[in-house]
Amino acid sequence: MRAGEDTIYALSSGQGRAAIALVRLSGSASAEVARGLCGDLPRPRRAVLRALNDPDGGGVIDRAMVIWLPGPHTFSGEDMLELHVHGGPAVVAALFRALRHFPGLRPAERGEFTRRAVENGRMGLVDAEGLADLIAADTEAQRKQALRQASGGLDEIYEGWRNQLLALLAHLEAHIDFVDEEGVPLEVAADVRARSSALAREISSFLTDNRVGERLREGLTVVIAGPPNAGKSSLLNRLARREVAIVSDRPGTTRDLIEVHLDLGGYPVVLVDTAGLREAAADEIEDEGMRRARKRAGEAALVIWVTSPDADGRPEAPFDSALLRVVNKSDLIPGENVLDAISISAKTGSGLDALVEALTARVQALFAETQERPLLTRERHRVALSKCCDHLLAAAATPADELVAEDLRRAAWYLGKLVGRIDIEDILGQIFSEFCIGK
Ligand SMILES: Nc1nc2c(ncn2[C@@H]2O[C@H](COP(=O)(O)OP(=O)(O)OP(=O)(O)O)[C@@H](O)[C@H]2O)c(=O)[nH]1
Ligand SMILES: [Mg+2]
Repeated sequence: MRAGEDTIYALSSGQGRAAIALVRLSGSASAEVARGLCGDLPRPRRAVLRALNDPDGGGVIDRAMVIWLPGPHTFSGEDMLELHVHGGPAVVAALFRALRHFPGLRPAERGEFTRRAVENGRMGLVDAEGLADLIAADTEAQRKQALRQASGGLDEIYEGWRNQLLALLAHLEAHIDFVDEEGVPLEVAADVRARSSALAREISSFLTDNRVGERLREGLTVVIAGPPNAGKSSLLNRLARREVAIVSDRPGTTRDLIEVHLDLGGYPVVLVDTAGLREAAADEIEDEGMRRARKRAGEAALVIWVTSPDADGRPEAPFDSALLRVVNKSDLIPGENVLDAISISAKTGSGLDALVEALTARVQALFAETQERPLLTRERHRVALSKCCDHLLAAAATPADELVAEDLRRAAWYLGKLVGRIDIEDILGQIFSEFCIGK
């Protein structure tokens, strides 16, 4: 536990009126606050009913369930106090006023309880990110992935790689520093190089996951594109079940990108409506709209390419993203079925179930890998792992033994940064534990 820090407090349950509100404290003044409010320090880790008294003589604030949690075996690693009061805004306000009377107390900053948990070694950095994602999760698939990460699934993988790397480095350094002037024996050097490139292969296979994890965190982008007036905005409104985009019979109505967030079979999707694509734009605003539409569609995981019988012919998509072809306005030409497209009417709603079904299947296929293993969900992880990989490959390729060690050290540094533990002591610790130097 780190001394000299403020004791922090916060409303940990949601804002607004509720049956119960949970106010949490963390820090060395927690015991003092418990005594001040309740008159005594309750037994550790027991829920007890107490009248909370205003230390300034204002009488009873509320009757509350109080839990006193002495550190270090707590969420934050510090002494903690939980006050479950009645969830009226005035109760919480009165309690906060009372808390301000205790010295060394201040309101917590964002994520500060978890930050202290990480600083006190109660939780890894990667686990903490998972916890943040769990609280932010909107869909089932996001919840599952975040829980896997918060429960240590990802951290375990990274730590495993880091330990392999530190062992490799220890192995090499012991030979460089302590054997003889001739340097590292040939077979040791060859072994270290082979193991470096094997580890690089393992990490890069983890990296080439099609960004499924990041998509799961941020949502998979599905773009609706097609010629003007095909009914793209009408389709967006149908799928979103509200009037998000303006619909009109004038071609070139939509200019900006319009985004809505959907939950498709448990997977998060960002659905984007775009300006209709045609040869000649009416003005430079429409032109800019079309440029944005092409760019976004070109980057999308999937494009719903919408045409209609009243559009000019059946234009082809001017980008090579994966397509789901849709012909809209089936009500105009009843009975017509287009071979490789789903026929719908955004006006009557016919064919929409089939479209949602096909869309869900495509989205599920794009997320197919998510069931088994934890995924890479953040750019921060991707960058650190690619750097690590680069140095491992460099280590495997360089002819000079000293440089191999340097590259391995850099590779380990990136993994250390990733899991929030960069410490040269670790490498020394490994050396001494593995090789019994100094005997
Ligand atoms: N009959 C019929 N009309 C439709 C259908 N879907 C849309 N429309 C009409 O087609 C016109 C164009 O619809 P929008 O949804 O604005 O078309 P858009 O593709 O977004 O057009 P831009 O934004 O200009 O590219 C409107 O008058 C809609 O009411 C449909 O299924 N059947
Ligand atoms: Mg539109």
